[in-house]
This record gives sequence, C-alpha cells and structure tokens, in this order.
Amino acid sequence: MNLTGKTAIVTGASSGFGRSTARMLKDAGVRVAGGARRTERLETEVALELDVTDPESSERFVAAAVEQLGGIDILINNAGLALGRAPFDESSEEDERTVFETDVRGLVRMTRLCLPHIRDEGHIVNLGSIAGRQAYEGAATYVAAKFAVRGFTYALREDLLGRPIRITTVDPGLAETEFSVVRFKGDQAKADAVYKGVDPLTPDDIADCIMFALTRPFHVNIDEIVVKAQAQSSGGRIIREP
Ligand code: NDP
Ligand code: 8X3
Repeated sequence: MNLTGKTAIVTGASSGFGRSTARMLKDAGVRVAGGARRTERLETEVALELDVTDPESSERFVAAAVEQLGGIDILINNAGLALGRAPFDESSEEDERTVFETDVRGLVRMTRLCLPHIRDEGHIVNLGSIAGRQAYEGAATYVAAKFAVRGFTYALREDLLGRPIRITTVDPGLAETEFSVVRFKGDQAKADAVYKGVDPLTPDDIADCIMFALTRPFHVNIDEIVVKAQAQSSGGRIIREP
C-alpha cells in the first residue's frame, strides 16, 4: 500500500520507536502529528503537547491534530513506559498508577478519541511488548499492563471486524531507547547495563516492522508482529557476551 498523502498520529513521538516511526512515515509521504509531554523534542509537521494519562490533554491533542491534518488514516499508539525492575513486594501505589494509566488507560483513551476520525482503509498499530506474552521476574506491573494491551488489541479486532480499519500489535523485545533510563528513574549506569554484551534491537528495527504492517495491501491484516533481539528468548532470558 502506498502511504503518500495519508495522515498519521504518533503518540510518544519525542523518543525511541515513536520518533523513528514518525521519521519513516514522513519519508513515505505521510503527514504526521506527533504528541508527547516534551514538545520541544518533537520533529513532526504537527507537534503538540500530549499527556495520554490526562483526559483533557488527550482530547485537546486529538481535536487539534484532526483539525490540522483533516482526518486520520493511521494511529500509532506508542506512548508507554515501565517503572522499576524489582520483586512485586517492592512496588508502590504511585508507580503502579503511572504504568497502568500510561500503558493501558492512555492507549485505550487515545483509541476511543481517534476512532471517530479514522477514515476508511485506516490502520491502528499498538505497541505491546514481549512482556505482554511471556512474564519475567521483577516486572509484574509492566507485564500486566502489556498483557492488557494485547487483550485490548484482540478485542478491538473483534469489534472492528466488518469495518475497513486494520489493527496490528507490534510486540518487541530488548530494544535500546530511553526505555531503561525511564524504567530506572534516570540511573544511566543501570540503564546501560541492560544493553551490555548484547546486540539489542534499534528504534529503526521496530519502525521497520510497523512500516511493513502499514504497507501491506489493504486486504492483508498483519495481526501481530513479535520481534526479539537474536540473543534473547524472553524478557528474562538474554545471552550476553562477557
Ligand atoms: P522511550 O522512553 O524512548 O519513548 C517513550 C515515549 O513515550 C516518549 O516519547 C515519551 O514522551 C512517551 N510518553 C511516556 N509517557 C507519556 C505520556 N504520559 N503521555 C504522552 N507520551 C508519553 O521508549 P520506547 O521507544 O522504547 O517505548 C515506546 C513503546 O514501546 C512503549 O509503549 C514501550 O512500553 C514499548 N516497548 C519498548 C521496548 C524496549 O525495549 N525499548 C520493547 C517493547 C515495547 P515524553 O516523555 O516526552 O512524554
Ligand atoms: C520492553 C522489553 O523485555 O524489557 O517491553 O519487557 S522488556
């Protein structure tokens, strides 16, 4: 499918997968509205403040993006995060709220707000994770959130069946972005250790997967893409060079 002239919303376009995907969409001739809290980092044609945990911010974002783009063909539900990597009894109310509000309620909210504006032959891509398919230790809240994202994607596929809208979940494994710096609350040494001795996926690897799903002929719905670093079999099992 040729994407030239289409429009897209990318949540979390200020970093990582979102930024790479927004760039690739632009290169494919798509007009992109990017949203994030750090608006100064957005490079998209339409660049708007968005906090997916805040209903008013989300409504403002969608209204302004639709007005400036004239409608939506593609929604990339990418904004998300994990907090902490520790046994669940060290979890906190605040971290749990932030993860579920961002990864689950934020994604559900953005989908609900965008759906009325998504044109025929539209496409929704959700960023899940291998954490939403295989549990690993010290990640209970994130694992639960990403399992929820996959459940929501499956349910939406059922509800959209019969309408000309495709839906895909892209579920990556170990990928080097700001994800680990956020997870470890700014501890760069801990974040660096996550990618030590292993060739992780890159943001462009994931954007490539998203572009593959988007560019299939319209009758082809890529339901799920699961992509891992070659040296890993799950979030908890990674072979590292000494
Ligand atoms: P990054 O930390 O590099 O990017 C996360 C993006 O999400 C940023 O642009 C950030 O923008 C945005 N974001 C976070 N919270 C909010 C919010 N409340 N409202 C709006 N935007 C928000 O991480 P990744 O690129 O790695 O992560 C992107 C997605 O991919 C996430 O859903 C993550 O769970 C998932 N994922 C990541 C993997 C990895 O190993 N890196 C593997 C599998 C899935 P800002 O802070 O400016 O608001
Ligand atoms: C991020 C990948 O393995 O840290 O979703 O959960 S992992």
